[in-house]
Amino acid sequence: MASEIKSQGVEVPAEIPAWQKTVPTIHHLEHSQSLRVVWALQELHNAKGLKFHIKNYPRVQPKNLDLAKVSPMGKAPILTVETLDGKPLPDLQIRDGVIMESKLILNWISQSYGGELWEQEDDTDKRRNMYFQEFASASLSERVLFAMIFEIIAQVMPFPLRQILGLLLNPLAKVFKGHLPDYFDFMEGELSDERPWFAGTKMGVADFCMEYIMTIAIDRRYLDEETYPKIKKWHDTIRARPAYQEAIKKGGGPKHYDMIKFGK
Ligand SMILES: N[C@@H](CCC(=O)N[C@@H](CS)C(=O)NCC(=O)O)C(=O)O
Repeated sequence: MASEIKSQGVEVPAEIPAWQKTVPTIHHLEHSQSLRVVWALQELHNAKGLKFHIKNYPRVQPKNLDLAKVSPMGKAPILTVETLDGKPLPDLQIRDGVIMESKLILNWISQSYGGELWEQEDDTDKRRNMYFQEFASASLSERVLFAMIFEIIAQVMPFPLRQILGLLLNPLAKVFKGHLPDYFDFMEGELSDERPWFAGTKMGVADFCMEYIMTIAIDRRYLDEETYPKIKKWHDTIRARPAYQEAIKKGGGPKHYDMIKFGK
């Protein structure tokens, strides 16, 4: 047990589990992909007692300068990590104590704190977990985000710009949305009673990676729920998890995780 440590000026409770050698802080931006990192940390808190901090940041234009002070890119999520004596953990990526990029953060969290919790049971699942992490972050994200960006530009504009931009941009959004059934067919085919998670037989990093982009796709109705019941069930299962609900609450509540209008 560590007696007392300091992180972001906040006293950390003394009950840090004996196995925990560092204390992470998630720098979470509202309406953003950092929610999945809060969720992962909360799962570890619920399962293993992991102690972590969360620091919430509002979305501001052109960028949140406080977030930019924490890491060079100023993009969320950012995970900062301190040793038990309050020093930044060295030898991570570019700066001591700072980890950037969602997929790398989630893998670091899994390796540092997960133990066997999210470890795949066989090589098939190990390969699958790696594949779907990349699929979520690259191929699928690209399609969903292009569709969403073309759609949202018009949606957040005042009248009459909304109508004019909608006429120009909605056809482009439709092109990207038109590609999505190929992606969803593939994903639906890979989920089964035996492997209900994108990571395989049990939940893993691939599922955390997939959550953000599929929450956008589902909340914005890009996914036809009747055609893709297994994907829908996967997402409903996540939303029902106590750790997920707690993560949303810690991020400020559902109004701060709005994947339709991003709080606009
Ligand atoms: N590739 C990065 C992307 C991070 C990113 O672009 N985050 C967005 C939120 S979803 C952000 O911080 N946007 C705020 C801004 O651009 O000022 C990752 O995977 O973490």
